[in-house]
Amino acid sequence: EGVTVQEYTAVKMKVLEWSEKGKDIVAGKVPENANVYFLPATLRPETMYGQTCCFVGPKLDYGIFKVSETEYLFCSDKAARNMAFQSVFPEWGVFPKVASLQGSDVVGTLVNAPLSVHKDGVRILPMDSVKDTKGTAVVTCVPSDSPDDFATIRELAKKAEFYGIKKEWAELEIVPIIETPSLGNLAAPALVEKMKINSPKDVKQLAEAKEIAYKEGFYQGKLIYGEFSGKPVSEAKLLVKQQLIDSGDAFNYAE
Ligand code: A2H
Repeated sequence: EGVTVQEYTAVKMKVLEWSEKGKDIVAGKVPENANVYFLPATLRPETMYGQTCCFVGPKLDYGIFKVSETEYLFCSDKAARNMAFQSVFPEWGVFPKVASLQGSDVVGTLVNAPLSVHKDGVRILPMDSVKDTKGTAVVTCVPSDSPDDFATIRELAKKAEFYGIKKEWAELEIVPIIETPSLGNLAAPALVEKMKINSPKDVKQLAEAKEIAYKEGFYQGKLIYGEFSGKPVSEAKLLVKQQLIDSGDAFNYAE
């Protein structure tokens, strides 16, 4: 793995309403008055205005971990272990697991997405390419700026029945949040169209699109939504991150 450290922002997406299976599994394990947070790890905190859903790997294993009587976290075991050495849990090195679940169990769960234009919450949806070796194995979906996210929600909307979801869960409005000189204000959809990417299985082109979108956004992009509208992405990134941390909606997570 080498010596570089990846600095993620872990965003706290509070559960508003569990999926049927999720509800059965947490019953008796999490107190009814406690909050459970899905915990996506992102490198693009400045894009959180554009969240339209949140992904889990349907076949991956997850846990719910207790922080306090009123606060629980949903993520991979590996991430919880790392967090136990980053002062996320009260006792150093300890990450109390109260429930084990599979990603597929929680598909359909409604969660709050901090800063998102979608104030009524967004759904947990399946994404096959989520790796359990990286981040928290939870990925928040920003289809305006992530080609992977855009390709996935398009696929989910196309084959909603096959994926066992409601089509409208994958069709929340995509709002422009970053303007770039060469890709316009919806960089990911523009690249997916330009490169004729048809599905999330076009991994090679998606990797290339991701690279282009990331560079263009970071070096040339400026925010066109929210409190820091007008600021370059390179500057807004830290401002939005700090705001999320100050409001208690996120924390730093390194691995
Ligand atoms: B990013 P790196 Cl708008 N499996 O957040 C697959 N992908 C994962 C993951 C996992 N276990 N954990 C995190 N990620 C995604 C936003 C975003 C992201 C945008 C544009 C690009 C982008 C919204 N999704 O990432 O391999 C998360 O998606 C492109 C680099 O650790 C996270 O940031 O460098 C990013 O990949 C972490 O990637």
